[in-house]
Amino acid sequence: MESSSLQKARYAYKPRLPSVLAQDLSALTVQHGASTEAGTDRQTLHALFKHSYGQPVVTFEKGTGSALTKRPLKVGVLLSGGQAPGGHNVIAGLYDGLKKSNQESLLYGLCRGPAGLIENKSLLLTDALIDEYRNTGGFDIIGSGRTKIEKPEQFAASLATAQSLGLDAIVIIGGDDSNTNAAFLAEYFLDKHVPIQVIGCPKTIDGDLKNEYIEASFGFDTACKTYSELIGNICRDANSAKKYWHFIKLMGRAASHVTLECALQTHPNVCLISEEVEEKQWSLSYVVDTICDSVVKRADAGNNFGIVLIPEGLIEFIPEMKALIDQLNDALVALGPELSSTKELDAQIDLLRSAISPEALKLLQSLPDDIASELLMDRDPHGNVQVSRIETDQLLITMVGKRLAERKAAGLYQGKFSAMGHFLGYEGRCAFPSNFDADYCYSLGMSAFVLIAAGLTGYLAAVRNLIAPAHQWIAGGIPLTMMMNIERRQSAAKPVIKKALVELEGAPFKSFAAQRDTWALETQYLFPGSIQYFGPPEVCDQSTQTLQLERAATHCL
Ligand code: FBP
Repeated sequence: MESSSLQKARYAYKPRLPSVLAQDLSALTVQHGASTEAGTDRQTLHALFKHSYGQPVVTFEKGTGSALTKRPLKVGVLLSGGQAPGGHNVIAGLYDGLKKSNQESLLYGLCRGPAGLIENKSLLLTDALIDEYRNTGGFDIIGSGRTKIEKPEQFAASLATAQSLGLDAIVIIGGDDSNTNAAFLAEYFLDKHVPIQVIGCPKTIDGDLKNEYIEASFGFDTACKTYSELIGNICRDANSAKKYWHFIKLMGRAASHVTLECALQTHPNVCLISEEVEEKQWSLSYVVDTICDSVVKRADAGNNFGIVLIPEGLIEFIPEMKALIDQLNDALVALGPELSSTKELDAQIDLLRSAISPEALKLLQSLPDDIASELLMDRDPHGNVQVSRIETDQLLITMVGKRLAERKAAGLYQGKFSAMGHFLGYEGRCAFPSNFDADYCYSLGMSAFVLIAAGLTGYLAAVRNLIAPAHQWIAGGIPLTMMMNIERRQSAAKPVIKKALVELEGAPFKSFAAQRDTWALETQYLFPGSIQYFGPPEVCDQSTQTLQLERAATHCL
């Protein structure tokens, strides 16, 4: 297959590792900490994870000897959920770790996500195949999928596949939901007394799989830098043409980390943060007024252009919309196939009359038809609304346009409003990983290998101290059960890994909040430009502002 010049140059890139993983791995020691507890719901979680609850945090340290097995291992790896830059490097790091330890070890790629494990579809990974994908974006080496392993027959089928391939371990590269799956699978194998280990790796561009021990999920760095380049370009276009307001919806599902990071990198005029909308109970009408205020003030200063950033999950955080979505989630379960086989919106609304409250019905009917239909679409396999398919940018453009017309009629606005919607999501999920993500992912893959070779199961590979140079990174593993809590999903209480949302008391939000009033009025755009791979470290190796601000705040405590 033909390769681009950058592709060839990136094949040659040697990812940087924490020094403990760069050395001879047989000299590495796995340090076990004290036993752990989940933050909440401890008794319930302990009862559900009888065998794996409470395991210690482990850290890899330089040592004189090691408990890592040298025997040949057979490992299966799968990519789960949405693509994130760096996934190929996790697989390459795992592969290199296995082969360095024993050339006889084998790595199987389980094709198209968890479905590959359930349906026994695998591919033996070879040197040639791995080399073709080093430091590249995408998940195309083995594909990804969103199948959830939850039914007893799916667990049994996963076991059958693992046994038929003779696997010692399975590595699940995924986000919070997929790693919840990993925790259940690890527990299932322990309960069945089968020696198959399960290790997770923290993936998602959304940036919401993080906590005290997981500083960042991989892919967030590259995706935010890619979107910020594009936003910067649109800012420059807006400032050149001076005639459009651009409403840019950004991926990130529930959490607004991507939007917040892009705002810090580009300085838009308005940036909405879903978590603030929820916390302060802003209505849809208030959100619209917030945008209008900036449009009017800028118009008064002669600037009929601007940039608005919108997190894709916003709609779920506006209190009245959240109440509507919660009721629709329950109704979708209750009405099931009857609703999904009904195609016309009016007929769907008729069916819903008896299933949702009159207030919710009224709100649904007040929305533009496109938005109402989008809210009624099937949920993903994890029960989430498919927010990437809801055109919040268009909804806000329409509502802002109407409100400005009212203000104009009242003599409160003299400007011109011409708006354009954009959605930045899929553009960033398969970009060539930044140097940061290339290094981080390779280190995560290598860490997953060490956890397996140390005989551990039910762990998430963890690499920390990420704002330091890579050789100072700290590698190890965090027990999955420690990150879990009980949440309501698809009308039932379920154990899941806790999603990290934007904290209003956190340093990144505070930094944004301190600057946003100035950005709302003035034109202070920043132009980050495209990701650079070759050149000075301040251009090529900077981590995200979110990570830098969060880590700086932690060090100050
Ligand atoms: P993950 O949580 O699986 O990493 O998915 C991230 C994401 O890109 C979200 O930001 C987005 O809402 C969703 O995937 C889109 O899903 P799909 O790829 O199925 O359209």
